[in-house]
Amino acid sequence: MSLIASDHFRIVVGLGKSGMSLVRFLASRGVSFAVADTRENPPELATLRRDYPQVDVRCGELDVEFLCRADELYVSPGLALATPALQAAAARGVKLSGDIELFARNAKAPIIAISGSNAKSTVTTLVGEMAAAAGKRVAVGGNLGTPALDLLSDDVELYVMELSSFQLETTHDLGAEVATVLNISEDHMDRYSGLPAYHLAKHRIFRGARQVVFNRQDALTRPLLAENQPCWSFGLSVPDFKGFGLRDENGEKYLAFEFQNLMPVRELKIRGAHNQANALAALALGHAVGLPFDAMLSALRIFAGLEHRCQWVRDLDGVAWYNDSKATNVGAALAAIEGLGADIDGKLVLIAGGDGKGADFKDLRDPVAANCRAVVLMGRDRELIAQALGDAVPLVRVGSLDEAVQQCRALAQPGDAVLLSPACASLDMFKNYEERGQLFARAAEDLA
Ligand code: N04
Repeated sequence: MSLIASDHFRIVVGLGKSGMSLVRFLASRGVSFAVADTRENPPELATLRRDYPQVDVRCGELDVEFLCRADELYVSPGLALATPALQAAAARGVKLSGDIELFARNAKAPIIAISGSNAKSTVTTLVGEMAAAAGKRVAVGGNLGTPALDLLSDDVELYVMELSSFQLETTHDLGAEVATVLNISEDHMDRYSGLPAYHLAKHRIFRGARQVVFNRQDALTRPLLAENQPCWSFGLSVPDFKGFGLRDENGEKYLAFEFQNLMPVRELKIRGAHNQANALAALALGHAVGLPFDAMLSALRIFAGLEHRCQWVRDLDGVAWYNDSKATNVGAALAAIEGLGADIDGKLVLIAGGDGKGADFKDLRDPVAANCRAVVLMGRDRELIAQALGDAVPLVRVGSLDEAVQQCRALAQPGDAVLLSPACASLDMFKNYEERGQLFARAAEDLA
């Protein structure tokens, strides 16, 4: 292979949403590229063939010789970097990157970068709302909503980016103005050798960051700091210098910065201790880029939470129904069980189960025992959850979400809440967690 043939030729590997954004970006810049996908019929193939008929597309098993024609591969977050063909290409000198790396190279405005096992969409959305309230031309996206490259514009003054561990694995120098890992708990153990490998991927978010924000209550979120690197913290404890936290005054709990109260917690629409932590994280990130407190606090007062994130669906016969389909790991389900459990008079009837991605469900046992009347189990890994829960509460196995909703109606008593918070991915039964949440909400709304 001649050097000239491999010079400035790229391959987009994986044709999903971000793969298409790469295609649009590379085509608009006149970069020569091809596309590969391990699937025979990737979801965006028809769109690609229609809009870019001249682009060479290879579907099915990856061909190492083909990949080695490129000097750089942009690998989809849906494809493991450990895939042998990718590793073979890397061993032959091909650089493995992703859409976020390309985004970072081309972004001309400061980047707020947000990762974590949970709450990253909530905090990303909140910071975006805060920046908009402060009158900034802000672009919000990445792992949520619009793919990063589609946000690039000379008009943007601030980028607020949600980044997943898979996106960070292919990002080498993000260079964020401020970066954070909100929390770390087990997720995606089907793609990582263990928590250390997952942690290492998440911490790539700090590469080249000018400032950092960490969670005082989660030591795994603390990066190594350069000397004099500005560093802010958040947590539910009383804050110190450079810290955001909670302070009590005259029996009222306040969001606070250092020694100054900012706003009573009761003015937040989002409930639960974890949401107070989310508000504090967003304040820390916004403050790091100079957003004024008055604008940030007015955004906090308005924000009512995300769809599928502990979202109230309806009340029926004294029972409230909540859709937390976005809880695709144990940590997220724990936050909902403990947060909502503390907020209601009665008990929870929990719907859990799906694709557990290799998780250990034992941390669910005690909070479920303390907060739940019963657990309705569905999906591929329901027996793993059943084993972890033991005899903590009555367990009911079902074969479908509709059946789960029927069972919950029969089990719940006035004052209780029904909570779909599966602690699992949905892909064994649904297109994605959004579809799972919509079908749950519809089934609950249809109950007479
Ligand atoms: O919605 C749910 O229920 C949970 C989804 C999770 O638990 O977070 N998602 C993922 O783990 C996940 C999903 C991780 C990374 C990417 C995606 C999105 C996107 C692009 C390509 C994608 C998959 C692919 C697959 S590309 C290729 N061959 C759950 C493939 C590719 O198979 O999904 O070349």
